[in-house]
Amino acid sequence: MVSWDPRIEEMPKEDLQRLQYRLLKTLVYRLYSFSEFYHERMKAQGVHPDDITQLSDVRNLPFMFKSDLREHYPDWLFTAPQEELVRYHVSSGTTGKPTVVGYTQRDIDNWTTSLARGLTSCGLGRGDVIQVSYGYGLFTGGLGLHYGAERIGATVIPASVGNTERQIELMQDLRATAIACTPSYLLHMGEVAEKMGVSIKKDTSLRSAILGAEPWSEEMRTRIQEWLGVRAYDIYGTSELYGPLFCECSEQTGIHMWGDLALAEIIDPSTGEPLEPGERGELTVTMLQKEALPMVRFRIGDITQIDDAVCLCGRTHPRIKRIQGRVDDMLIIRGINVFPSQVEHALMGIQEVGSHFQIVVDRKSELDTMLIRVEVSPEAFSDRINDLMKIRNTVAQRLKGSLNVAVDVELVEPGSLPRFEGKAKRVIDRRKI
Ligand code: DLL
Repeated sequence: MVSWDPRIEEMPKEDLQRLQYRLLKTLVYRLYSFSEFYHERMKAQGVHPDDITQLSDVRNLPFMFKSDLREHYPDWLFTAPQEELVRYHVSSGTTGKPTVVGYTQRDIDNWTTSLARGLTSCGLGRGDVIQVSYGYGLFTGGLGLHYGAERIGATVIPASVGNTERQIELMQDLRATAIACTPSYLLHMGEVAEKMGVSIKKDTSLRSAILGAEPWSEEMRTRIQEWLGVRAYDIYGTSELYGPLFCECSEQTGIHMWGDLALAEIIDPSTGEPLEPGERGELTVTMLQKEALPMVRFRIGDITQIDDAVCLCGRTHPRIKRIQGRVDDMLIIRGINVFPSQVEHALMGIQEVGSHFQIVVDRKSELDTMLIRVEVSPEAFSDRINDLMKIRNTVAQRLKGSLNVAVDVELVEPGSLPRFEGKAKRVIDRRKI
């Protein structure tokens, strides 16, 4: 195993926890003394920095929500003056105001270091050519991966999103060995390449894909790996925590969350109470070294679980499991909770089904309905009506079995559902229109 910084990544767990406690204590004193927002919040909660005497006392600190950032738009929560900032990123904010994130030089350095560790842990380094096909600009994906990839000495192709045929040409001509983009964009690229007569597996040097920014399933990983001949790694982050930040290692058994940068907790989303180790719930993160925009007990809204065992790769930092979805993405269908990721999980296990689907939720005569439109795989697509009926029944049964709720299924032609260059939008909830 090659580590970017073995001293930190493989440090004994007890040392890591001691380091986290020291960083937490310093952070809390700093915020209590210099940030009006945190000072007021902590006072309202009845907690003083002196009360933090062990790591688990983080639980006594107040939560922070995305709405706090929106309500303090654009920069009222910043704890560094504008002259100290070297960059802003802005999230699009589909509902309400956007959120603005600011970075000091040290913030950018820590962000870059985090990605350098992650990219090294999945086997990338000097000699690799990394095509960064996340959006560059106000979105954190492009520039975040760009700096991380440069830091490890790789050669970067700053392709950004779109112009997909050109991306395939560049991938071939510049012999890209790795690509970073959303899983849905990679699927789209694979199809565009085939239309151009290019097999990514056979005709390019691509061997790794760093995929994230949206939920995807283990079954999707298998499909992508087999179809495109790459090893696919999950990368996670949110703009509030810097951007893309934590990545799987070559073991592909969860995302290493660097404990010197972030303190992760899993809580019950409805009560806010901490859950038992290993239980699944809402990820809540305290960033231990952020300067410009500190985040304390930030309720991200993503559902996952923590695995605190030392990884087979030797790294000691906690891992989070694949994100199941967001608390607010959960669909309630006739009283049953359904995550879009469960639909993907069930569909991708069926060979005759393609990789693209859409979920349409509606309400008819006071009853919720859920229609899954799914592309048949090009191989299975034939005009023999009986076969299609058989596939439809299999899909409906499989979905009912895993979701515990009956759904309507519509099989559609390969290539007929929308494709995405950034984050996929697979759910249409007509109840909200
Ligand atoms: O999506 C940052 C990012 C860029 C991550 C590139 C990875 C790669 P936001 O736009 O703020 O930031 O969206 C963050 O996206 O709370 C999750 O709900 C979702 N998300 C991000 N990565 C994953 C992942 C970027 N690997 C929100 N699996 C998060 C599932 C993910 N969901």
